[in-house]
Amino acid sequence: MSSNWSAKTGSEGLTRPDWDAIRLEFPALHQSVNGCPLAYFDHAATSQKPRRVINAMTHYYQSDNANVHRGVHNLSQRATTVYEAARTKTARFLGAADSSEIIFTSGTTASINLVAQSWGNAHLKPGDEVLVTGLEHHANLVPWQMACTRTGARLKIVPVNERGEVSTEAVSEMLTSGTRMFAFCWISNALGTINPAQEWVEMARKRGITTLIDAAQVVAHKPINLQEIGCDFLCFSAHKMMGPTGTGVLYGIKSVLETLDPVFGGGDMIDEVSYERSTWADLPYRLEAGTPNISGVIGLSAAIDFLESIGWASILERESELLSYALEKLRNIPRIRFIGEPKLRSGVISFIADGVHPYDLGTLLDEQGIALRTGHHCAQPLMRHFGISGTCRVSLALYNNHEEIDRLDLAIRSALRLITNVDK
Ligand code: 7TS
Repeated sequence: MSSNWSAKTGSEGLTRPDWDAIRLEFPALHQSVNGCPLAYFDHAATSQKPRRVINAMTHYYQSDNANVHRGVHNLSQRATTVYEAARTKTARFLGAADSSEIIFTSGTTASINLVAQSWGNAHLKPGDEVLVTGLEHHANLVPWQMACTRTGARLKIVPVNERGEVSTEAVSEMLTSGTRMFAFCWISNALGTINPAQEWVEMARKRGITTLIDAAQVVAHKPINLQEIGCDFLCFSAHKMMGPTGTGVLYGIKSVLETLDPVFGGGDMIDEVSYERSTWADLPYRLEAGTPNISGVIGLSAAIDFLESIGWASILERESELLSYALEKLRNIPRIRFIGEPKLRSGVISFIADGVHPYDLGTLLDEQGIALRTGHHCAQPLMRHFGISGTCRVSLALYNNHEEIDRLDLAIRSALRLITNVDK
């Protein structure tokens, strides 16, 4: 899709999006917090939403609001058309072979739980192994712990090195003849580490092992081509890619999804129901019981349009440039220590300041209008691995700019000066 954004010409003669104009599309970014302009560095927790997404959802509620798949009336048909068009668009966005491979869920957590329960019940037995990495968000750890407890399978964790990376050699060693599932994050939310997803999937598939990729931190930052990656399952949330909360995707290869029994029963997921028993509808409906998050799916569709209107080449270039700039600035602040220095990283920087609790630093930065996340980032075992209780985390998106990073740099320096003076 060609760019809608008025282009600027770069020094090499390339056209570039007008990032200031793009930033203006995000109403929430243009406000004061504690008397200062907001600088939002918490994209990894949830992204801000462009007008296009907000308007698409408002339009649905104002004009097309009706339930899907069940009415002959005009509004219901309109709602169904946009809902199913969103499925087709999502399938194309990911390079899925068929739109029935796209299951709409409430988010990454729901998608992984669905697989861990349904696939886990069907395929795991005592003595089997499930492999995850030490980098996982709790959403890709706890459901597997639960599945293993239920089925008698064993959960194994590929260790993380001091740079915050998981080595491919370690993965290879731990993918044994007993491994049934290898579930891993493509990008770590806590450290920004980018894992070689395609290589790991290839290794696992050669050994007949099913793979699940947690792509929650990928969708707004990198293009995904499922035909190249070849994973069995892939999960993400709309709200981390400029879309709304409460909506997500479970992708699964059709033949694999067909082995899953529904976890939820109810409306929309059945073929025929008697008082005694029921039969299931075809994919994808059999895994989408009940009224779905229609407005959320419409918002997701608009978010895909938004990202594609800018284009991946521009997004990748922009985010990499912002990341280098932020790393350079933060690296030069005395007392700051990065947690995790992966060679391949996305726009996430986790750090601690010697002798300063992350919450204290986060609170002082908030007083200057700067929003970043503090704490364990739903990765407690990973924090324990580094011997800390949490970090401050800066996470970047295409809507951040250099001026905000300059303000972040100055704000951290002044907060640390303040804390040092209080400590004396
Ligand atoms: N997996 C990863 C890699 C994540 O970053 C998150 C959310 C999830 C799964 C769960 O996504 P959800 O939409 O179902 O909640 N990560 C974060 C974070 O880093 N800060 O807040 C939420």
